[in-house]
Parts: sequence; structure tokens; C-alpha cells
Amino acid sequence: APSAVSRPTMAMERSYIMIKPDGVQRGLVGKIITRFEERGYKLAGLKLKQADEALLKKHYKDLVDKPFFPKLLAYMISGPVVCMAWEGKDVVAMGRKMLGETNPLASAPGTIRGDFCLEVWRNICHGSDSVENADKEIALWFGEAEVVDHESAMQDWIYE
Ligand code: IDP
Ligand code: MG
Repeated sequence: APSAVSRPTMAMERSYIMIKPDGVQRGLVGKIITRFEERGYKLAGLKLKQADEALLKKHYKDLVDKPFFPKLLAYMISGPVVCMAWEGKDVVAMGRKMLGETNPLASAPGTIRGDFCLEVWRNICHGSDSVENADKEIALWFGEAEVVDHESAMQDWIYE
């Protein structure tokens, strides 16, 4: 087995990935989690939560002034969401690739949106668009004790 002793400390980033109300209602939680697990990412936080307006205004602070914001709010408040923090190499950029484009019809088959949905207002998932925003979003959606530092048993078989 690879040595557990001389493991270099990698600066691992985290992304905030959220399954939207339609993804939860459609029973896609397990499939979406599985994609991140199978890629080799490590779960650092996970919970089901009913969001409210105040929280969503912070989360989508750059979109609050857009004409479609009320619609976005209604969509995101329509049921519970699954909040996740995933950790690993380049997870923010790779998470966006795994999700696909904002418009599911522009998303390649093989991506989450490209495999499971058809419309921008039912695009089932959210992923942070930068490392900086990922840190902010994880701090917004999770309490400090809800994001857990731990070592994966598979680490040495996923990272050289
Ligand atoms: P993203 O989720 O791919 O990062 P954002 O631009 O951050 O896309 O928008 C947040 C969400 O708002 C989208 O996922 C989608 O549900 C909705 N949305 C964003 N832009 C539009 C738009 O131009 N038309 C319709 N819905 C949009
Ligand atoms: Mg976005």
C-alpha cells in the first residue's frame, strides 16, 4: 500500500454544491452524490435544509437586482434543498464542469444537467463559480461544526 507516513499536505479546495428543490423532489439526490463520490471527491458537509428569503438573498447577492430574481427566489424556496461541501483537487472548476451549463439544453450529455433536466428554471443543482465564492457559500449555508475535516481511507489511491 502507499505510505501513509510521507503524505504531502495538499492545499485542497472545497466547493458548495446544492441540489435544488426539483432535484430533491425528483429523487436525484443519491445519483448526484454518487457522481462526486465516484470522481474521487470527499464529502465534507451534508444536510437537507428549507431555505428562506434572507438566506437566498445572500447566496444570490449578485442576482438580487435582476428582473428574474423573484422567480429565482420562488423556485429556490419551493422545497428543501440538499447542501453539500465537496473537497478535492480542483473541485470548484471540475464541479462546474460536472454540473454542465446553466441552461440544461446547452449542457453536454454526461453532465448532471445534461443527463437529468431540460429547463433553466428546473436545472436541479448549484455549484460555486470560484474558490472565493465557494468559501463564502460554505460559510453561509453551514455552521462551523457542520463542515468536517477528516481523512478519506481512499486518499492514497486517488492522489499520488
Ligand atoms: P448557475 O446556477 O449556472 O451558476 P447563475 O447565473 O448563477 O447560474 O443563475 C442562478 C440560477 O438562476 C440558475 O441556475 C437558473 O436556475 C436561474 N437563471 C439564471 N440566469 C437565468 C436566465 O438568464 N434565465 C433564466 N434563469 C436564469
Ligand atoms: Mg451561479
